Amino acid sequence: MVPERIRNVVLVGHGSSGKTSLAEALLNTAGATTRVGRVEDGTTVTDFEPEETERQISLNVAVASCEWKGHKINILDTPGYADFTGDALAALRVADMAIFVVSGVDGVEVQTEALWRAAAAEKLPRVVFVNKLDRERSSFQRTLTQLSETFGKRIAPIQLPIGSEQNLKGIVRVVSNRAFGYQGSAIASQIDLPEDMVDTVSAAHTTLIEAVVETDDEMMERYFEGEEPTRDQIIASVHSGMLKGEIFPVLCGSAGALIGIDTLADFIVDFGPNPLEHATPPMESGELSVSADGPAAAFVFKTHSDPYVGRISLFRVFSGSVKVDDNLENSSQSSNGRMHNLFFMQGKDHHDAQEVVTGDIAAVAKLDNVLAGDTLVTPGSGIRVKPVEFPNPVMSVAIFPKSSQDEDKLSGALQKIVEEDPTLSVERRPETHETVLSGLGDTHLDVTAARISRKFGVEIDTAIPTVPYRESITATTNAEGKHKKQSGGRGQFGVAFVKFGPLPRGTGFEFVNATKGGSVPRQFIPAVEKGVQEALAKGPLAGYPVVDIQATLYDGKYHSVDSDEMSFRMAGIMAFRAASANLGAVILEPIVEAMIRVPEEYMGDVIGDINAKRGRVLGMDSEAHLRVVTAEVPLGEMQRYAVDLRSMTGGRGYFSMEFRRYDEMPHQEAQKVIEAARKEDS
Ligand SMILES: Nc1nc2c(ncn2[C@@H]2O[C@H](COP(=O)(O)OP(=O)(O)OP(=O)(O)O)[C@@H](O)[C@H]2O)c(=O)[nH]1
Ligand SMILES: [Mg+2]
Repeated sequence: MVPERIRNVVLVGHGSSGKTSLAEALLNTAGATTRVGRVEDGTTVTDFEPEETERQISLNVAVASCEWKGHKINILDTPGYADFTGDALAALRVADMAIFVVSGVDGVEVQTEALWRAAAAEKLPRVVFVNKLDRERSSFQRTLTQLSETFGKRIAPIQLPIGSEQNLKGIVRVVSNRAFGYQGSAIASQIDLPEDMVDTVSAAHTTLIEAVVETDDEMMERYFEGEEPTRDQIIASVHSGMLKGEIFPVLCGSAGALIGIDTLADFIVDFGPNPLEHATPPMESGELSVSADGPAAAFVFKTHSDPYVGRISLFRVFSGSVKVDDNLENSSQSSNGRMHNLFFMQGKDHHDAQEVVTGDIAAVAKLDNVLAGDTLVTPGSGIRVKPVEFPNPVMSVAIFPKSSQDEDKLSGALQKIVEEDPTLSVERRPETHETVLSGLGDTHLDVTAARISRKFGVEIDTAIPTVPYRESITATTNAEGKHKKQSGGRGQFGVAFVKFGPLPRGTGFEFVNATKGGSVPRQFIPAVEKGVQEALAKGPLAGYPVVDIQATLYDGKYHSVDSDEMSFRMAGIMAFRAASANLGAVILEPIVEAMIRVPEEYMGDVIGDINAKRGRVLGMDSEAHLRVVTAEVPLGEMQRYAVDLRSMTGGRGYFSMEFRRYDEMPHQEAQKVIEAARKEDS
């Protein structure tokens, strides 16, 4: 297949808008499958992971292809659920056109808008497929109006539905003004344009033609002389308008009823950009020009482990070609690998590939140190594509193996699972003895737990993580730390006079040596510092590490025989213990800055809830149809915010958060933390 005849389309949109069903419909209509699978039955090509079929939602990007009129269409089906948006973002990078699947019942939804912005950032041509028009309460016109309100007047219908709801019958192609009907076949045949549609179709046609002639003075002139642009001219003009982001064609139909699917495939082939028209991806290093010859450069957008084949890396070739047994350099990890096992994917099935040309999407097995975001290149070319940027985790759980014998197995499993999903992170917190897994929401974390158990045979329990509180001090005090031990033989002796005082937030710990005249021998001074630090690891109030504190060693005593490092380390510890009651110790809590995006009507609830969580609203803004609230809130109140926000907004809000700083906790709240620590100790 030559690059010019490849079409890479990514199906994106809000959860449940019908992306997987549309992929299924396209594959079937193009003859790549013999029967149409159903999401409900777990029989689709692109939802195949057990966690997907069980929940009936897509969790991973999946690739399948079909042939249509001499072209190869690679379909990337992505998850719509916000928790799994990482894969949708990765897929946007490797497609040449994004098809936004919008439900004709529910219209533009939160994820539609979020992914629209992401596609714009990738400079990706965008089209909309208004789906589910066979459903009750669906409306093409209402959805179209909403699309124009949201995405502007570049929204241009290029196909219109004939009939509605259960009477949806066919599609009108606006370019040619021709009507097509479906009678028990997914391939349309031409029918008469219904009388009552003549005006609508003519208006849409005129709008489209006027948009087209506006791009070319000569065409414009001839148009005013009564000559319409030809079909080829219209296609060329829409095509280049799409590449420039100046026109967003709208198509429509029903994935469920197989209406408007063949016309969508025609559109992809006729209007869709080919891979050589793709803009140069953002580069980390080197120079890449998207071209069929030149050095090979393939971008890995997803990896996952297969129990039989090992690691599978999905990639798109941006330049040159990748052949079986090629030795390529992973320019992101500075390692090399041989492309032994090259294949094309059809959902979970593999078909051996000999060569993957520019623009094509394929996979390679058993390259163990390849991660999503890496670039595989002709050795020495220095080409490295920028990895995709993912949202930060917003929810964390502490995880434990159900059986303590599985500790090691779990840590191995976690490492693998985090490698495969760049929106997950894992952290061991020694102070709380917890392993904390963070991701994009509760469903993300639940699914991850299910995968760990299925793939690695480790059953796990989860809990809300212990908040990593800190302690600090508010007063300055001097203290004597004395360590003296006499029990036959050589004794131990060391005395340290230390002044403790508060430092500004975020400073941590500072040790100052202000001794004079060798009151503490030089070689023992680090031992005092070490001792103080050891003591600070467990604060006096609730056992949390003490931060933002200065310790000044200003005097001491020693014994020429009995003093040693250990004695002075102990003296350091004793000094802090002696001081601790007089330091005005306080509890610090982590504060996060949250950015919350919700439709206007939820603003009141969201702000009320932030206040109830001891938060502070920093600002309010608008972004398309959403309001954006920025607030600082204690982390302790935000650990289940993904769940709270969903129930407050019926899933129509989303948020991100980032650690900002530690703040002193109000007395009453601090008391609760201290109480809890006492209970734990006793
Ligand atoms: N009546 C009707 N139902 C549809 C149509 N398209 C999808 N559905 C149903 O809508 C539900 C969601 O469809 P999916 O294809 O899983 O939607 P999706 O966009 O892939 O969802 P996520 O992967 O979770 O984001 C399923 O029950 C489908 O059967 C359609 O055109 N008509
Ligand atoms: Mg899906």
